[in-house]
Amino acid sequence: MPANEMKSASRDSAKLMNRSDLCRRLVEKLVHEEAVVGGIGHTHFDLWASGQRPQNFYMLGSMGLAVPIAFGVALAQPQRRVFALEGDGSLLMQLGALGTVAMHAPKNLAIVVFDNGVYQITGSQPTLTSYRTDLVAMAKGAGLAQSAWAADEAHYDRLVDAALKAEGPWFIAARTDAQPPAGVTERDAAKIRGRFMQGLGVSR
Ligand SMILES: Cc1ncc(C[n+]2csc(CCOP(=O)(O)OP(=O)(O)O)c2C)c(N)n1
Repeated sequence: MPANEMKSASRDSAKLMNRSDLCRRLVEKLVHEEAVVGGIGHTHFDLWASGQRPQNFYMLGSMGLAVPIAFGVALAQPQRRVFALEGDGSLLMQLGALGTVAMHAPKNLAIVVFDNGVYQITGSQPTLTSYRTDLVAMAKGAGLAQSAWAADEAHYDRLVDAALKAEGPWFIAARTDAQPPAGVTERDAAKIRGRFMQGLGVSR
């Protein structure tokens, strides 16, 4: 993609956007049965609310597993584009995954982090990104060269378009506001797993 589109905003200059809106924008672009893994926290709520595609997986219980799960899907199905949507708190709990993704460098994987600076779902306790921690700098340090802060919605759209077309791995970070999610995921883990496996065409 043109270098100016990949150019990252700084965390401080990045516009505060809305996670529900950003989820919807991403899901609306999906026309090739791309897999999307929503992390624990409000991320999977907004993924659910943006349309219950069978290729969506909603992580109900474990922090930081959106990236490892999406990474596994990307390795198992290299023809399919895969997105991991994760919150900052959860990503911080499983940072080593970024280095693992960089090492294997799956071309079909994109990580999108919604950084609201808090563990919103458990009461908005501040995460490290409320202080000095910059997740794009961390991703670059882990070896993910194609990492950027989305400056605003238009830039976010271009970054997602790039992740749908060009070779990854990608790391797209967006600063998000304190609005509640647009819905609540049905809490039936077996159903979620079964539907996802069907969506990926791997059900027995
Ligand atoms: C190991 C572990 N510690 C704590 C929790 C409780 N917990 C669930 S979600 C969450 C916060 C998630 O924060 P973030 O990923 O930033 O998402 P947000 O809620 O801000 O959307 C916490 C602390 C947990 N599920 N697992």
